[in-house]
Amino acid sequence: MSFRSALFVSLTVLLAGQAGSAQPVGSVTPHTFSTETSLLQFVSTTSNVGFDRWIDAFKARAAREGISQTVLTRAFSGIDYNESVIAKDSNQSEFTKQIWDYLDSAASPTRVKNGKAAMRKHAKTLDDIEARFGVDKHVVAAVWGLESAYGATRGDIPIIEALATLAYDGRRGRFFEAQLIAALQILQSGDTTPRNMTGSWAGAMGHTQFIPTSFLAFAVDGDGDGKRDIWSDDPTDALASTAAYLARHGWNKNQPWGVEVRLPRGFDYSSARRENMRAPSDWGSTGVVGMNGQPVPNYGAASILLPAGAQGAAFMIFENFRVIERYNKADAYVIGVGHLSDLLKGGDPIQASWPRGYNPLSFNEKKQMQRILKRKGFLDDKVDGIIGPNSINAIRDFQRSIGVTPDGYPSQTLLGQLR
Ligand SMILES: [Ca+2]
Repeated sequence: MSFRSALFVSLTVLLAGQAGSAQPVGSVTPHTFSTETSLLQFVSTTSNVGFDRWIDAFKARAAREGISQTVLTRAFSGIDYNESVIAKDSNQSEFTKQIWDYLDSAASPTRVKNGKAAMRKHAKTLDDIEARFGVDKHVVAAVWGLESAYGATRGDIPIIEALATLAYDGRRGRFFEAQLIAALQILQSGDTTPRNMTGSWAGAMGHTQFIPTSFLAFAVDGDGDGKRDIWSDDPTDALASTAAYLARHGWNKNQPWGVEVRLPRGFDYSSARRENMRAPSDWGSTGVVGMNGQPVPNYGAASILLPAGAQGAAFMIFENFRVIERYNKADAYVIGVGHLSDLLKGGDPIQASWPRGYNPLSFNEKKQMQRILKRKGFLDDKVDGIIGPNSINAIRDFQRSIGVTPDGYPSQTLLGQLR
């Protein structure tokens, strides 16, 4: 996934139940098809002929990448152009969901209850993984809970067929062809069989939804049977692979992902920037304290994250936040994993109340906001409807200029003030 606004996140993939895959597969913009049946039939027939021709050419390319004829023959036996994969790819519409709505689902009572049950059932496995990789087992379990509801929704689409269809389809064809080659390398390594290699339509596989290239780079054999089997009902290899992935990206076992904090009256909102990393004691000297009123322990350098601006919860986040981001860059996802892990551990729910009922800016309203900020001389950047750091800083400068709290939050109130 490319850049995500710190304030809003596009959670299409998450909402579709696919969650983010390790090494995210990227956001997708819809394209349109004619709804005329006759045309669709024509397209379908044409696609199949073209698809078969494409597979022949692809096989030659795969062979040059070292994939054996035996693997190619087995992998592509019975493979058809999969219309449903293209339909899913096409129907994905980007929309925004508020952080509180996302967290309601990500850390719902059901997901917490099922997570505690799954952790009890696999207690020894998770303890072993925590000891071996030095990654908090609650965080591993939380990733599992968000990626596949603890293994319940691993995806049953044949991966070679899905990736071949997406590679042939052309849009992001290069990305999916690379994934297809990686999937064939996995088959060639003997970790699984074409029949067992299933997953979500965009290529994310198993309990914790690894895409093939991530599998090749990070998957491990957790139970020591010589195969890295992230697809089986037994989650051991998948959970070990997730721990390995987080460990390789620098997980610090002596540090939380983040903690909810209380901000002092008169807090300098412009200091709540990701790059402004300070020791918890430094934050404490400005009056930022934990929800118990005590300074946050010195876990390491931290920044302040305000996922809903001045209203709603504030978090002090540490380097481990960035490690979880390697799974999926959306702030809501990372907070979702972190918060779910806290609840699995018996920690407290988020205490601040969110500005529920808030009416977010549409894409066009965001562009309109940027245009006005630009016209008023606050923004020197392109008008693209994406609220990045420059837009947030421009909003803050504007807010300061009219004497309101400079939280950098692109609300309807702000748009009204600009107009
Ligand atoms: Ca294994």
